[in-house]
Amino acid sequence: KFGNILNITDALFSKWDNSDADKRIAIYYKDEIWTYRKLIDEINKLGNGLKELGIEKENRILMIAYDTPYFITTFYGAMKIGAVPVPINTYLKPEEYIFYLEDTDAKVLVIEPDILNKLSPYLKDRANKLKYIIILPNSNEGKIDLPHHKAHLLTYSGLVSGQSKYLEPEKTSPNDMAFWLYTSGTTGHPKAAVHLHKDILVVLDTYVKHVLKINEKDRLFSASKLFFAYGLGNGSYFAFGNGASTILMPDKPEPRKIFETIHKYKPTIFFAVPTLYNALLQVEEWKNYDLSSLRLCVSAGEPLPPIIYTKWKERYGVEILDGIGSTEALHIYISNYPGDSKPGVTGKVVPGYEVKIVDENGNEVPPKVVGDLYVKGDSVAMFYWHDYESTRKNMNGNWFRTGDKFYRDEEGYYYYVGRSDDMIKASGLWISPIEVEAALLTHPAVLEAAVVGILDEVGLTKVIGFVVVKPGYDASTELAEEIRNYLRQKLDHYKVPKEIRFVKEIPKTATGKIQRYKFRLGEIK
Ligand code: 3SK
Repeated sequence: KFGNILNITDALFSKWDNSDADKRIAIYYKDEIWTYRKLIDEINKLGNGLKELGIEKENRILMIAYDTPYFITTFYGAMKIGAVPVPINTYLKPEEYIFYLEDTDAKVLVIEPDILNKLSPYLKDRANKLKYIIILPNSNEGKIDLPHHKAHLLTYSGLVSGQSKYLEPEKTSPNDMAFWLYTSGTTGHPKAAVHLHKDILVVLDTYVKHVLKINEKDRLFSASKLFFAYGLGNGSYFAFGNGASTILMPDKPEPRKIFETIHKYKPTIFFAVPTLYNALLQVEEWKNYDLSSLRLCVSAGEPLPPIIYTKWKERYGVEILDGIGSTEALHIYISNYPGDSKPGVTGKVVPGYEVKIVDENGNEVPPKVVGDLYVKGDSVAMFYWHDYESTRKNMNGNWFRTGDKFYRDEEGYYYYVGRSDDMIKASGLWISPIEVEAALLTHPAVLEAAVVGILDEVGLTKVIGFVVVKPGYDASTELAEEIRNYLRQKLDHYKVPKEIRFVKEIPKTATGKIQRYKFRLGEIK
């Protein structure tokens, strides 16, 4: 279906490399406008610079980069020469980066100067395969502390300066490694999902074509960062595959910054995670910002609580399309559709994917019965790097075990119940934390919530609701009791938390997923 030769960078950009490229806008970034012409030229220069360093097919390039045009040029430039970019989370502790350098055996590290300054002391006698460190342009650069490492230190501008803007793509096969994305499990080390040159085309031909229907006039803005599988699609190849534009914002996605960006750059589609939609709904001066450019909003990472869907639609008249994807599947495979979106429903299977829900014996369950969700589709990663056990456990032939519990109805709508390891069994009955959290969020005092099963002193599972209160509410015993009474009217009695505990924040991954296991382990009480 993809032929014998496919280079994903070439496949995405060669279509737009014509006389219109000078006018067609690829990226809005701060006050810069990058046309497709400029972007294609810069990708080629970067690719030529890497080639001059001796970087070859399948060499890994670890990227610790903010959402800037240089993330894009590095990611696509590396793949154009057949090298393998590996973007990772920019919010980690410096010592954590050593794991990624060593797990990837990266030859090149492309890094923001402020992060390099923090990482530098940890590099001594580590990551011995690393040959080059390339420092990204950054206005907050300041002085760079030289790393305690034998790798050559170069600047990004030094690497590309004088390079040709012409570059023949490496003749990769559709099934060659193109890029890796790490998935942060709740236990053990993160695992790298190895994606191939064809995978991005599969997402463009499934979710993007059938659900979002992106066209050349679209302007996309993703609050979720490019290093995350969700953000990588939303903020880069969804636009580049369709000749559309992306808006890049390097800062932390704080509500006011998000509002300002939408107001200024007028995106047509906005992508975020549920906690950010919730935070946007709490901003008092929301009327100061114009969001009328939006034709669609998208949510993933965690199920979207119905109350957020409803309030957003009431306020802005735009649907938030909830969906579920994974780093392994690369993007979304079950989704709501424009004009057919419902609160509390993950949606229908995206054409091009197959899913099944099975019981503990691997047999498919009938509608309305909860089971483990498996997905099949051509964008699913080939394997996990260096992790034979997890590959064998999760990638069963063509089927990928998602680790999520779901049920479906007779009409083909799918309903998320929870991560398999977050489900609670109390008094012999299964409880979905998602259902209880959604009910908690409808209480006027509740800003955020996480529901967890914790063993009590006699070893029985007790359902506990952890709650962050909205400003102006007093986290008192009376409020806790009032919340429990409120839940009794909304939920079956056995689902009502035995206790409400007030906390300052709900721990989340950089990609917005609630870390319920931190409560279970007693890290937060
Ligand atoms: O978490 C998700 O739902 C998701 C969606 C798209 C791409 C990647 C992920 C993890």
